[in-house]
Amino acid sequence: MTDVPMNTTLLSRIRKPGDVKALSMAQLTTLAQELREMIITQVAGHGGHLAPSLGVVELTLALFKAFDLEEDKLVWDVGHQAYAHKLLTGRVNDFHTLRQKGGISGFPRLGENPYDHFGVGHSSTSISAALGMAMARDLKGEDHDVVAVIGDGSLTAGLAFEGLNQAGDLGRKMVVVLNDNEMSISKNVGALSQFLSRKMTTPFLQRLKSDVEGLLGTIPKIGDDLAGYAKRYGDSVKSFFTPGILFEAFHFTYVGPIDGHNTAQMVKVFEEIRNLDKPVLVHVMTIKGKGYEPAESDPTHFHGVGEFIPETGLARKFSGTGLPSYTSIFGSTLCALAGRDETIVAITAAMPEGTGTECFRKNYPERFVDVGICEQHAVTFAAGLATQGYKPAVAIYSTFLQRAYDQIVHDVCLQNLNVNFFLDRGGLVGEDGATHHGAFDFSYLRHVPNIVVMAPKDEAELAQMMATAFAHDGPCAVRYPRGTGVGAKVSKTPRKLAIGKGELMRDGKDAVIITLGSRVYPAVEAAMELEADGLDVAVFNTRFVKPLPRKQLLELAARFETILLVEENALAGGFGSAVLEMLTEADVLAGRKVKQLGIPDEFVEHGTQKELRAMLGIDTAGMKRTLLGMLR
Ligand SMILES: Cc1ncc(C[n+]2csc(CCOP(=O)(O)OP(=O)(O)O)c2C)c(N)n1
Repeated sequence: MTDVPMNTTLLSRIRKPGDVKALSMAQLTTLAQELREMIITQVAGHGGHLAPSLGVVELTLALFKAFDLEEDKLVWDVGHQAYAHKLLTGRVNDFHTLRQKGGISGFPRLGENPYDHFGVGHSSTSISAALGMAMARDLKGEDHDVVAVIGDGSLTAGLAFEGLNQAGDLGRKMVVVLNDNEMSISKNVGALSQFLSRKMTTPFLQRLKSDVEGLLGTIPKIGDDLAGYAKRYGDSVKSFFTPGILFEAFHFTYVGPIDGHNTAQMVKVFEEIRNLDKPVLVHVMTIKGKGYEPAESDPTHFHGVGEFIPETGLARKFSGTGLPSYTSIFGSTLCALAGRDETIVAITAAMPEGTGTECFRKNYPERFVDVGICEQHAVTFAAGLATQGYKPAVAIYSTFLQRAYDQIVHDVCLQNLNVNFFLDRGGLVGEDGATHHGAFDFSYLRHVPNIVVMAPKDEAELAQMMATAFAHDGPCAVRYPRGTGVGAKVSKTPRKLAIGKGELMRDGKDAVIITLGSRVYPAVEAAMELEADGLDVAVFNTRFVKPLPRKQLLELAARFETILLVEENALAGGFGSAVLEMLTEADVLAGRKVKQLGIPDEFVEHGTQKELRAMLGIDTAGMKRTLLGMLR
């Protein structure tokens, strides 16, 4: 384990925001350097969100210097950029535990620290949350500031605009800092992004201003008045052509764009706007990965990164299995299927690399869409495509698809449209923790009429399920885990599966484990290891959560007295409860011993996937333990 250097001078003396406030500008420059070193050392040793955090070091310092964070509330959007915030709020000594089991979280979270005012991990929540805090402040008769910091990527979400819209209408005192680095994880997309990034040079603006004034002056009578108006409000011409016009339409006072690496300038601006009793938006331009060359030149790779050698930025060690990830199998299979079916369209919500759709983008750019961080829009947009005979593949991580629940129900399933959902990161994701686990997808999908829900046991089955989904007329969802499979050979022309039919992985006579997805092979291993205890355990892979393989499950319930149901999903409303509902309704459980393993009714914290699966008893050892308890 690489330890974070503790000999840092200024940083080791910072315990709370007030300590930063007391520093001079020169000291803040030194502190920025120390923060960067510590963040790079920590992430190099254990992985994490590097480029976003490096990009806001000066911005964080300026906020801590200009505002009074003992009273004022600072709300980070997504929270993946808050490492400097963590280090400046008394967590220097815990920083080496970042994202590890029992250690501090990779995101701000309520309860971890008094200066984390809002828990986060999903994007675009900061403006709404900050507005709620501003209203609460006013109701309580307090007068502190509330500051939301949101990235240009996160600003693409409808939720952010819902917040802006309300904030402008209410007119309450609050500050929104737009951290504009022109990047989401990949290059930011959309008309808004193009609008924000229009480069306005001073000579260009001056020429524009005098041209407009000249033009207005040539219009007789009214023209003179208009020209006078334009002169009096000289800035209005400028604001007409800069991002200010957008935010001013939302009744925000717009300031910017300003250099997000010039601490002194930012402090000055923040100190001035603190006195305004209305919503203000400060547009700050930053460089993602600032101060670390490898991250500046490849901010997408260093957005969230594994262990690397700090001197070079190269991956430190090969920690994987050498097998391709589920993500890459999904990506290559999607490309192969799309080569044979021109109606397949790929949709990602700001995550072409993360979802494996990069290859589709390269091969079929006209059928590829990155909608930005807009999961709700992605689903309804896909529904629209499906009404016209296309087969959209909506590739969104399980946790982020939670945002689009109503769109899945109302726009897709209710109309029985041919939209296919591919949910990467189904189950426990590991170090990103509670905000990112795909713990609920079986539950939030399986009760919606018309949808087919499946989970593959390995890479080959993933490809088969994809083929099944595209061949099926109606909505389908395939959820698969983070990481690699078992090395199963993937066919270039995967066969379709029979919908609602499972497979007996192994027969037995003492008990049966009924499971699917990532838990199938650990269940087979458990059964093999139990042979040493003289137990003969069957394993059944249902493949489908919906429709369940009813006939096969009834046969198993008739044959086995001991039944263990295992899933990597919330037990509440998940796979096991679906099986139990069916078996109870069929009245076949009399005299049967049944147990369920899965995610209990609580949020699971961060840790490695291995640690978390062991903690919940859904790994091989846990299944063995439970079965031994049931059978003895
Ligand atoms: C609802 C939701 N969808 C997707 C993500 C994954 N995600 C994390 S950060 C990020 C990009 C954010 O871009 P921006 O707000 O500009 O911040 P930057 O990383 O550029 O600092 C994305 C897409 C998320 N956290 N939440």
